[in-house]
Amino acid sequence: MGPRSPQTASVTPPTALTIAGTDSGGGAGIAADLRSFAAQRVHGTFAVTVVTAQNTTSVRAARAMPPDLIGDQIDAVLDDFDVRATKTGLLFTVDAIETVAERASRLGALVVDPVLVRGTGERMLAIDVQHAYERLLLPAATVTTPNVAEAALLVGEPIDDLDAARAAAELLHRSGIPHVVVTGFLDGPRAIDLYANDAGVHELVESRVDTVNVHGTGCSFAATIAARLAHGDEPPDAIAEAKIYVAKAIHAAAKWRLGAGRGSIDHLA
Ligand code: PXL
Repeated sequence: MGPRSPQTASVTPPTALTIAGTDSGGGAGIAADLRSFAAQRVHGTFAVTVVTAQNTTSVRAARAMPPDLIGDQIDAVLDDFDVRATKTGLLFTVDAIETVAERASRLGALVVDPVLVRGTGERMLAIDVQHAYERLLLPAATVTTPNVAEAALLVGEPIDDLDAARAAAELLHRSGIPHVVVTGFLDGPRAIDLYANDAGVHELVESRVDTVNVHGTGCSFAATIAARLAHGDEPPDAIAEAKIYVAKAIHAAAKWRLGAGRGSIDHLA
């Protein structure tokens, strides 16, 4: 924890907001975000964009919330809490993206995790959703955290090697997003994130863990960045801290058996 983290329970924690989907298996989406916020001693508030019926092996159903109900949830939070940072996850529809973008100036530091592809790499959402991200939400972001497959869609080029991942991070930064982290480039025993900001492109390297339990890692990374920003950390520190935190959480849960498929990470490690 950084020097600005409250050290005792009597100090009011800062508030962060996640605008994202639910995962009935408790691994990804809002459940992962709230556990990540709690691990950083941040009060977590949330707006549900889509309800999914899923477990560790598959997504069985997904239904979007009406945009006015998404907006009402966000407004109820913003009208009462001092929201210092917001993370967006699965927004699912153009309407949802518009609803969030209309409120962007009130959300504090905005971390956009542009959920566009499934873990398997295939496109999950229609192209008009991607365009709404590009037109409405990414221009308002302080930080964005596309995985390699999402970054490839956003720059319109395949990412087959580390140089291409680096170039994608740089291009997205030059398009006007102050802090861009292209996550999850796997290079043999290393898991590398490419972080682009005004100072250049940096490699954030961790050793790769042999485990299937990586469900919710992208959500947790972005949520932890938002939590650190809510504490007042500078973005480079928030990003570095989140990378270390998620790596530790993956290591700690590597041998867990939660369900038959891709299990959760250990947010309390
Ligand atoms: O990791 C992307 C993601 C985001 N949000 C929800 C999800 C998933 C992946 O399964 O279920 C709710």
